[in-house]
Amino acid sequence: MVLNILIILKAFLYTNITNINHDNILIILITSLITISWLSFVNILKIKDKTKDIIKLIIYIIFSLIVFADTIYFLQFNMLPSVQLLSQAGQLSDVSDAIVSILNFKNLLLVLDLPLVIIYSLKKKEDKYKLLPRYSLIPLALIIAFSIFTDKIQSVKAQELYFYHMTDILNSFKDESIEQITDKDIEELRDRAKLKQGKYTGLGEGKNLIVVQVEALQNFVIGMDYKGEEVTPNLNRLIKEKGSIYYDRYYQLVGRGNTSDAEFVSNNSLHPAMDQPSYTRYEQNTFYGLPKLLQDNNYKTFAMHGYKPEFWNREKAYVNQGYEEYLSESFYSGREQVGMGVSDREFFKANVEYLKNFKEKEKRPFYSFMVTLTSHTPFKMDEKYNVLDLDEEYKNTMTGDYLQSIHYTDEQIGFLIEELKTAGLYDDTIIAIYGDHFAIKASDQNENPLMSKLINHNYDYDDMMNIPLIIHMPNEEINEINSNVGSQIDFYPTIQNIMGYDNTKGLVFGRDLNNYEGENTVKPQTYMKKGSFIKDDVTFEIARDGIFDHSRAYNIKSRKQVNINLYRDYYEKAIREINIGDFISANNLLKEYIETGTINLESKESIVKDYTKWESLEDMDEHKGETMLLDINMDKDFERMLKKSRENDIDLILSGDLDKAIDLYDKYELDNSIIRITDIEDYIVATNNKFKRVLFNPYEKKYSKKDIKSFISTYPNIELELKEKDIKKYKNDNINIYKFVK
Ligand code: GP9
Ligand code: MN
Repeated sequence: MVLNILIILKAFLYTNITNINHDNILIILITSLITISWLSFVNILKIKDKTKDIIKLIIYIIFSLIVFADTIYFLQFNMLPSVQLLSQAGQLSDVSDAIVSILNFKNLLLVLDLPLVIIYSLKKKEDKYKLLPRYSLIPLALIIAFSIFTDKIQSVKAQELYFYHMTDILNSFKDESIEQITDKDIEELRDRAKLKQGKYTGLGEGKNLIVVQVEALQNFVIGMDYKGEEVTPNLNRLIKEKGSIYYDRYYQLVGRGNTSDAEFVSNNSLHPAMDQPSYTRYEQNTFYGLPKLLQDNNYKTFAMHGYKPEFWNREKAYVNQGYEEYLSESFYSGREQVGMGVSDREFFKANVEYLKNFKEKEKRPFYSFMVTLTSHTPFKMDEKYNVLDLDEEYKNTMTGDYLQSIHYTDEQIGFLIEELKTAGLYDDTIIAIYGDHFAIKASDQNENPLMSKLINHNYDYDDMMNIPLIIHMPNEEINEINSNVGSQIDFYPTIQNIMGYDNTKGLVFGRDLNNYEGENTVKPQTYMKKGSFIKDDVTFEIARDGIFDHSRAYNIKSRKQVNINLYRDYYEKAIREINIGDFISANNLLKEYIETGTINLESKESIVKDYTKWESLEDMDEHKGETMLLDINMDKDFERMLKKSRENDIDLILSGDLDKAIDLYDKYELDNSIIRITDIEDYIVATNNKFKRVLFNPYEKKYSKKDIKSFISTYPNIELELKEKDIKKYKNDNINIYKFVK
């Protein structure tokens, strides 16, 4: 009984902490009744009472831990975790500070009872937990039926723990959603990549490029006065200088890989992956991003970041990104450490020395991509660096610490510029500076009031995602504040136009912020769910349950709600564009585009054919012109069968012992026959022995989809034997698929 009550309480707490605002009662009911049903189910098993208690206890512990993990993840990311993220669990310790900062008494309640419950349950004599012993499955069945037959299902699927995780797990086995991508879509993306003459085109040609991606630099600090003191005096000065453009309606666009996704999106102008960090998901893909483009134009390319090289899979992913050299943690060892690693000051100092050295040896320009570290959450630094005079209410708050930390980093950016001048690099270098992502979460109930006070309105998601972008071109007469709406996906085409190099090889999803015509929108997928967007005057946030009618839209200036129905079109377009991006990246189609200049969409379709099993000679007359599978281990007169198959123009699939098949091949010149293998290793043997067509059945040895995909993309002339349910997974692999029909 006690456990049952605790379960209901925890289900309630979960909906309460994570702010579920539609169908709460139904969700609490489903979560608790399903969990209670497990316990009751244990009760009807015919096992010892003690064993029952232990099993129930384990179920309860697992339930509590899952609810807890989901809640914490939700508080951090404003969405529930995907099962695919388990592969990233190793990186948890590195962000443990961020997690600790989320913990409070309320969410710890989800696990605090565990020690007590364990002691209580081990001590108690008789079973006190019985509830609904026999009829346990009836409420469960009712709930499921109710949910399936009402339109509540989408809301429940998106928010209720069991439904969410089941749907997520099922989806992880499914292939990427296949968007109806057309030649016209490809044309449009190709067009965005082209160099078009316009404002500032080519001002950076031949110059060095330094891009500084600043950890957690939000836009609200720019130009801000805190008690008469500028928070970012150096950035403010840079913005006012000749040669600078400041983009104040610029937004983050990261997926699950935070800093690294900001790098990925900015340098490639592609949408981030959502099931894993992009550098992991697309590690092997071919790209034509900013480093590659500049490399093709005689630039040397560097990535510089003072953290562990394996973090976010950078070390492996950078190879295909096009960085020729990667300076990571060990390069900065022995230098001053602040927060997560090398201090920004020492980082910039070492980088400028290194670049100066490079220029002394080589004449060609460089592209240096620098990713800073010091202003990482939780923004703790040695007391001597906390120089801003904070009001009492901001002291020892995350917001207060952030102001200190970003003030420090701003000073180091000033230092970087001075160092570049001293090294004689400044005049010949374009500098771009932007934030990787937010510092303070809008959903943080402690910090939100502090943030709202700083920005003079209720701190919301669009404020949180707003980051600055500053591009500085020394010695140019220009100075501009550009308020076109854009996000990190627009960085590459924007800087490309300034650098003046035509991108004839790749495709980009972003736009040149200095020259685009028409309307641009920001299409986030994290913090605000896919389908949400920010446009010039409006932010639209799709409801957490994914239902359009539950969504909200508000005017950016007045902060007042506006009618969501005006924005369905934008919402649909946002989803479509992201799906096209996912389709291209998930299938590594940029590779084909870069190599051939086009993506042949038609050729992606696999051909599905049937085959039948050959039982008797007479069968053949009924299956003229078809494909039949022949078991060569059966002791039949092969010669007669072969003759008959040739008369009937039948393609033969030879199944059975490989050596025997090879003997038969030698004896009868089975040029047109297909050899069926169930072991990938047999492929080489079969093709070395002249078989030209190989039919691979992946089921017997239980190959994973990943193995199969890599096998068919590596070797030629493979055909796949698949069960009906798996065919769609290979629909776009341009392969012959056989399925057995009786
Ligand atoms: C470490 C740093 C982590 O390499 O990039 O930043 P995060 O992704 O946690 O913001
Ligand atoms: Mn970061």
